[in-house]
Amino acid sequence: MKRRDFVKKATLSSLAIIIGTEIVFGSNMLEGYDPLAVQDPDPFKMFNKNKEMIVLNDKPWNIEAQAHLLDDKITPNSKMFIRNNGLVPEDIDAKSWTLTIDGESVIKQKTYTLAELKSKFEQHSYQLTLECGGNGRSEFNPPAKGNQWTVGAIHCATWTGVRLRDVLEDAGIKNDAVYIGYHSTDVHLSRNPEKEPISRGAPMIKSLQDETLLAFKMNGKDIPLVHGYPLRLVAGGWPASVSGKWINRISIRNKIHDGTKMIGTAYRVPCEPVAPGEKVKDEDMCIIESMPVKSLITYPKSGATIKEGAPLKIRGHAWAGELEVSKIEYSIDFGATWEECPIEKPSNRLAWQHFSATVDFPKKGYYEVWARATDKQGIVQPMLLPGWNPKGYLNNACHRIAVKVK
Ligand SMILES: Nc1nc2c(c(=O)[nH]1)N[C@H]1C(S)=C(S)[C@@H](COP(=O)(O)O)O[C@H]1N2
Ligand SMILES: [Mo]
Repeated sequence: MKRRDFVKKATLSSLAIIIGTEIVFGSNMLEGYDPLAVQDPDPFKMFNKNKEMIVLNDKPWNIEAQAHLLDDKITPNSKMFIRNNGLVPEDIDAKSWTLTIDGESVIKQKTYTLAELKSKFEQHSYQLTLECGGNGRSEFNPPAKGNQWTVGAIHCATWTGVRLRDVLEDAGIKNDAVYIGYHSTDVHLSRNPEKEPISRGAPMIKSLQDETLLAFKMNGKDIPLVHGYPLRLVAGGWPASVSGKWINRISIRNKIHDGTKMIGTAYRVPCEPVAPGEKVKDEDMCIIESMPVKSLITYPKSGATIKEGAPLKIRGHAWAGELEVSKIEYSIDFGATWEECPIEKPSNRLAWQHFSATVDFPKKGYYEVWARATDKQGIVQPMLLPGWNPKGYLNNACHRIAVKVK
């Protein structure tokens, strides 16, 4: 979009959100005038992000964290990755926002205002791990197209809202329901209003879980605009693409939802392993559901130098989609031996779990500290890349940091 159209379309209040503060004499601006701050937007200011976040794309905005930024137990907004498939919606008015429940398998189509959702249904809060299906994509070979996420497309924030289940049941779910599909108000990159940037969903079993929320708060405050204000679906442990932002419609489907990015290679992987670079037929691709077991060392930052004889405290998080993580180990000898370290219970189902350890190094020199998690079913993270797939999803290889002992 041209900046000019953008300013014309945006009201002073949405300009204020973009710039991060009120334009004091904004009402004097000439029609079609572009404030300088909008001509060259600063994503860090615009989205309130930490300066060490990494911008992978500005059209649409895609911004990732670095491992050491994710050290908090609950990720603050400033360190949450942004993944947009289209343009952030403008001029959102929460007062007039509605959510419609429709579809082949709804008993009675219903529309709720935000205020109705908040007053009619019980509210719940959960810490939910949301990881982009493409997190780790940058390591695949042959390379996969798309944002080259390294390790930072993951966050675990506290989300507050009402249960999707309660709302779907209020409208009524027919016996033949198999899936839900969300619809949102973000704008397709082409600006064609007929096209949706993304419209995904989840099977009924995931949609009806206690922790699957229609959220209106993140970390106790209104959800930041770029993360889905004023209403967002959150489905922890599944590819974060299931967690639709800016949603205004949910369809209860009598078949697998067939919205944008549900078909072809999008958020799908070969049902059976394939050789790197192999062409895979659509019908041999399966929709990604629960994310695989994974972990991240968030302290210290890779490249740390420590004194000989001083033990190093490391810490991080581990998660395993729908499952709990049962074990975390670290290695300082490239995986020849592993040492188990304590891992905390999740604060609720689908929240990531924290680990810490004190590491001793035998002598001066260069080391790598590797972490490896095992889920409740005994599945262990691979040390290097897992199975290649056309779009580079589900890279749950072990994370490691470099440490020098001097
Ligand atoms: N409406 C809408 N919802 C969306 C997206 C989007 O582009 N539009 N991106 C999805 C993808 S692919 C991911 S990984 C997460 C990212 O959530 P975040 O930007 O809050 O971190 O939102 C999901 N929900
Ligand atoms: Mo994603």
